[in-house]
Amino acid sequence: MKFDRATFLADVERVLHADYACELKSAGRRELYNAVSKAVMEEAYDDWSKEKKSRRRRCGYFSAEFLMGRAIYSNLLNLGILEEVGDALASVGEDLNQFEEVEDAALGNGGLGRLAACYLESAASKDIALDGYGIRYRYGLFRQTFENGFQHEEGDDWLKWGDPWSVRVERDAVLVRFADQTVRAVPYDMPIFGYKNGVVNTLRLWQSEPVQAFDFASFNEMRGEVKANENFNATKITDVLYPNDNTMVGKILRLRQQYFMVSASLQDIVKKYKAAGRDLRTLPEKWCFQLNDTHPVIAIPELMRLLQGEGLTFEEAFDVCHRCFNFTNHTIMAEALEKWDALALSDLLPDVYEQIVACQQRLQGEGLDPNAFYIIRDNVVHMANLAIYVSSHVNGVAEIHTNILKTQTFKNWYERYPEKFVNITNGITPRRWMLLNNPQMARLIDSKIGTLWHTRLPELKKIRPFIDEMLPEFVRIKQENKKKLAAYIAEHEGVQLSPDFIFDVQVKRLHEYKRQMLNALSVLWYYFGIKDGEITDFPPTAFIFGAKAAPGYYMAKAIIKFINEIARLVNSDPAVSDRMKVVFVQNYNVSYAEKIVCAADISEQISLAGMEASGTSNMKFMLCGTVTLGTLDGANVEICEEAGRENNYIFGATVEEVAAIKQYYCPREILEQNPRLKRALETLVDGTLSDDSGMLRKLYESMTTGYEPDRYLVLYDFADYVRVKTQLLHDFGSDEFNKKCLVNMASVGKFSADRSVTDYAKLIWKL
Ligand code: 26W
Repeated sequence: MKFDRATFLADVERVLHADYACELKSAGRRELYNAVSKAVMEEAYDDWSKEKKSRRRRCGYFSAEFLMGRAIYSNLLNLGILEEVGDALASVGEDLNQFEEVEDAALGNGGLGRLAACYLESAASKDIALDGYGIRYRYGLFRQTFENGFQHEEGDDWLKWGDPWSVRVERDAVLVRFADQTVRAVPYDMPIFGYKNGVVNTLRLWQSEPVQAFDFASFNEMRGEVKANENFNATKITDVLYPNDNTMVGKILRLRQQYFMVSASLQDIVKKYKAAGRDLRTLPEKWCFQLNDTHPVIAIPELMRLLQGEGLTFEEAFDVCHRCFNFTNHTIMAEALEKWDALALSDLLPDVYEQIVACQQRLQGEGLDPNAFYIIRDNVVHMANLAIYVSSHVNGVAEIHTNILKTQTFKNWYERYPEKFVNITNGITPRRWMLLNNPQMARLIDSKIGTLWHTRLPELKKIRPFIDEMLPEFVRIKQENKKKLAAYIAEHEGVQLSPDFIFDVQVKRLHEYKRQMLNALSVLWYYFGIKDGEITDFPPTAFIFGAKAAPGYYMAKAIIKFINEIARLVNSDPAVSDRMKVVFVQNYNVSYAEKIVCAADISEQISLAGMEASGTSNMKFMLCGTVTLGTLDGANVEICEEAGRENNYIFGATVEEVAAIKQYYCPREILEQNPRLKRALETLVDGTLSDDSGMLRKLYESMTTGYEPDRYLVLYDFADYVRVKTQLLHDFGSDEFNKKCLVNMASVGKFSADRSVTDYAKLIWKL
C-alpha cells in the first residue's frame, strides 16, 4: 500500500472528528486505535472491493473457529506500512506499541482455529481465492486466571476496544429457521490482507439477532410470551464459543451454532449465484467448500435442502454437494468425533434431517456392509461418516495422522474410497510467526540471504552455508527475546526468571494426551535429585508452561493445580533457586505465544505417539530456531525428516509400539523400578503439595488405579524422556547445540502455510 504520512494523519484526524468528536491531541488510546485502524481500512477499500467483485472460482473455508489474535500489527505488516505508521504516530508523540493492550480476537480454542487463521493469511498472500465463513461470537475463549493454583474462567470481552477491522454488511443479512425459532444472521466482514501483494480476501463472521426489534409493548402485556422468548434467544446463538477442545459435548445450542453459520453462508452464496443468472447445477464451477473438522458438516444436508428448494432433484443436489465439499479431520480421539442424537436433530431441523436420512438410504443402496458403512445408527448421526460419504476429498493434517485415518479410524471408508483420501501436512504463516514476533531474527536472515524467504520459506535453506557466522548474532537475539519475555512474565505472573537460564517451554491446550504430566513429573524428579545431592550438575533451567483447560475437564484442571503447586514448592526453595524456576503463565493466547515462541530454547512436543494429529506450535518454535524435545508423533515425524533426527531430541514409544505396550502395561511396576519417580508422583497424595479439593488425589488415582491406569503411558515413557531431556540440558549452549537450532530454522520450509494452502488449491480445490 502506498503510504503518505500527511494523508494518513489527516485521515486519522478525520475519523477522530467524525466518530469521537475529538482530535489527535485529545484522543484516548481506544479512540486512537479505532481511528488508525479505520484510516487504514479506508485506504484498503479499493483492493478489497476488487476481490469481492471478482468472478473467479472460490473456496469457502467453513469453520466454527478462527483464532485470529490481534489484527492491527499483522495487517499493517502485510500492507507494508508497519514501520511507516509507527513513525507517523511517533511524529505526533504516540507509540504504536500502546495497542498491545487490545484484546486478541480469540474466536477459537487452539490448533484447529489458529490453523484456519494461518490459512486465510497464506491464501491471500499466495493470491488463492479463499474466504473464511464462521461465527462472530460475542465472547471468545474464556480469560484464564489462577487463584490459589486453580484455574478460574472469566468471559472474554474481545470487543472492548471496538471492532474497527470489521464492517457490518446489513444488506447481506438472511433468515435462519429452526423448528422452534427464526433468527436473523448478519454478516461482519473482516479483510484478510495478503503479504504486500494487494490481495484482500474476506473472513465473513455471522452474528445472530432477533428478526424484529424487540417488541416491548407486547412483552409488557405478557401477551407475546413466545415471541418475546424467541427474541431473547436469538442473540444467544452466537453468544459464546464452546471452550472444548477435543471433547464433544452434546449441547443442542452448539448444533444451533453450527447450523446457523452454515445455513447463513450457503443461503448467501446460493442467493448471489442465482442473482448472477446461473444454474445452480453448475455451482461447483464457481465454488467449493472446505469443512474444518465435523463442526460445519451440517452444511452438506443444508445445501441439499436449499438446492432441492430451487428445483434440483435429490441426485442432482447430491452430485453438486459431492463436487463442492471436502473434509479435513483434525483428531482421531473418539470423544472428539461429533455424533448427534437423531431425535434431537430431527426435532430442531426436520428438513435437514430428512436430507441426512436420504443420504443414509443412498449409502445403503450401494450394497455395502451396513455394519461398516452407516451415517445413522442406533439413532445417532455420525457427522464424520456423512462428511466422508459425500465429500470428494478427506484429508488428515500430517503424514502419520493420515496413515492412521486410512488404517484405523476410517479404515472401511478408505478401502471403499481410496481416491478420496489425501494428506496435507499443516503449516504456519511465517509473517506472523517470524517477521512480526521475531523481527531482529528476520533482519539477521535478510542480511544473509535477502527477503525472498518471506514468501518462499524453503529459501531459508540458503542460510546453511552461513550458519557458523550467524551463531553469535543468533544467540544474542535469542537472549534479548528471553530478556523481554522474562520482563513480561515478571510483570504479569510475578515470577522472576533469569534469561541466563535455559527456557524449556510447553505451551498448548491442556489435555491428558499432550502429557503436561510427563513434563511436570520430570521437574519434580530433577528437584528431588538436586535436593538429595544425587544430581550435582543441573544446568539452570526455567520450566515454562502455558495452557487453558476446558472448564468441564476435571483432570486437565487437576494437572494445572499440580503444576502450580510444583511451582510454589520449587520457587520458594532457596536450595534450588540458582538451578530451577517453574512458571505457569496465565491466559496463554496468540499474543502470549508470539512472545514465548521466539524466546524458547526447548520446544516440548511430548504427546503419546499416535495422539497428536499434527501440532503446529512445533513448527513455530522450529522457525524461530528451537530444538524439539518430542515423540515421533504428528508433524514431529516430518520435522525430523526435514531437519534430521540428530538435530532434535526424540524419545518414547512409537505408534507401532503403543498398542503392544498397552496389552501388558502395569504402571505400578514402573514406579517400583524408579523410586524417585514414585516419590514425585506421590507428592499428589503425601501432603507435600497443598490441596483440599481432592483434585490431586483423583489425578493420582488416574495414574495408578481403575480400568485403564495411566492411559497415555506417561510413566512408561518417563525414563526415556528424562534420559533425552537431561542430555539436551547438558548439550545446551555449545556451538554444536546452537548449530542444531539453526539447522532446524534452515529446514522449516515445508511447514509454511503457503505450501499447505498451495497443496489444498492444487490437490483439492482445483483453484
Ligand atoms: C467437538 C469438540 C471438539 C472441538 C475441537 C473436537 C475437536 C476439536 C479440534 C479438532 C481439536 C483441535 O484443535 N485439533 C488440533 O488441530 C490442529 C490443526 O490441525 C492439529 O495441529 C492438532 O494436532 C490437533 O489437536
